[in-house]
Amino acid sequence: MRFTTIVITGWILLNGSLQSCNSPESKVLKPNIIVIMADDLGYGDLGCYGNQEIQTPHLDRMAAEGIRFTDYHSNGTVCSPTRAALLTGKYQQRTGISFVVTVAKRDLGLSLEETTFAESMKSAGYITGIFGKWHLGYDPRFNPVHQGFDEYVGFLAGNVDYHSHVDQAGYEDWWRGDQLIPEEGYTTDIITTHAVDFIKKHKEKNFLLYIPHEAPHYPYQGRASKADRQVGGEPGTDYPVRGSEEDYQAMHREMIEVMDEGIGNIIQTLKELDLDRKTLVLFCSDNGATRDVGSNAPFRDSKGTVWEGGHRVPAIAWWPETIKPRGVSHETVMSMDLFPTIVGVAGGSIPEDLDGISMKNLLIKGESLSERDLYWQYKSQRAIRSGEWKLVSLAPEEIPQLFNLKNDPEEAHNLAKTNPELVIELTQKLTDWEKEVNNHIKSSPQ
Ligand SMILES: [Ca+2]
Repeated sequence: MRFTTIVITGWILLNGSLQSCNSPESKVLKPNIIVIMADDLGYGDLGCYGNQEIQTPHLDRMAAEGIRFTDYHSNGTVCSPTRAALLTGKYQQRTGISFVVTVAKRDLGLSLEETTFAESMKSAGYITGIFGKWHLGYDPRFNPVHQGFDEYVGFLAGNVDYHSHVDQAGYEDWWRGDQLIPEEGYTTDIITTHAVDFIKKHKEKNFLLYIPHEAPHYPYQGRASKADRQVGGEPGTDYPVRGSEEDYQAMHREMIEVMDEGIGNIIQTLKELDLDRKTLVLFCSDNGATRDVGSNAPFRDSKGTVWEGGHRVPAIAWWPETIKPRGVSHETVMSMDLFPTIVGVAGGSIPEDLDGISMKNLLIKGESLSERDLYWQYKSQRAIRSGEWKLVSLAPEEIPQLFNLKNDPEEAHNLAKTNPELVIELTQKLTDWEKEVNNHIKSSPQ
């Protein structure tokens, strides 16, 4: 018995030393993972992306200590589609969630047949938690606790009143697991509190923490704003859907700054518990800023469009001692890449049918990703990115437009006429892709 014990211990030591000596990847074998996603945060809304008005010192510091992405894209141009892609690692069209799940579609949600990154991380031995916005199904049967998350506190709708937590249609919407349990407080602060508690509670274990913030999505409300929405109220009659504050811009700024403060609390908690070097934190947005408020500078247009302003958004990766500081990555990445990245970093099993690819070696070793074409589709709008080229088709009956993003990131100069062969090639690829992903749509998500 003693011999066996020695051998096993020796193997573990040897294996451990091999990992740390031969692998330049990381000294941490199973890091904690935290994914923080802002809602409707535009490319130009953070200090580290050039914003002069909004103060985001904590995200700016994370960018300075880690990697800031200049070519990260949300899969969707609106909320639910991006979340479906993020959770499944696939083009959202394959899951049937290519549209916004509204309160009128209460019988729809992300199919339980889909494998989420939370389920893969659970299989890899992680405790999983989500605090914040779900937006992948209203019915309790679609609740995150049925999609691989051990713990959930938050709201199911696209947005809630930041104080009363009533959704846009007048329904109470604050959940603990699949139970409707009201809680007092400003949404962003409650989300942060639960996230910090989760980290403290599970500090001895490996955890996956997904924090989909509501900020800075409307209603535009700060900490001192009054609650506008009441249960049973009629939107537009009993309350303005975007909130009663007149200065949207000031509220928007505060909403981002409160989120940044909360992210600072999370980073501070990791440091106090000596978990910072053992935790990969990924930050991103779910789509571009709206036309109401926010900045997608320097990109064209906004949320809900396949122009760059609709889907090129901020993204930051932070992991002290494993990710080198002051990195700026120009690699083209998408929401669906996070699933294989985090499961790969955690040493879990990555499903074979994903569209996303792992950024693990990009984050840790600075390696480039393999070349690939990327696609967007929302309602009648479609786009394909192929290297430095982007083809935009706003409607089937319209002639597609072609842009060279390297020379023209603002998509201001349509080069379709001078590159007719490329237009035909990319249009064909787009048509083939659309046909392929729509073949997978389930007739009735459940
Ligand atoms: Ca959104």
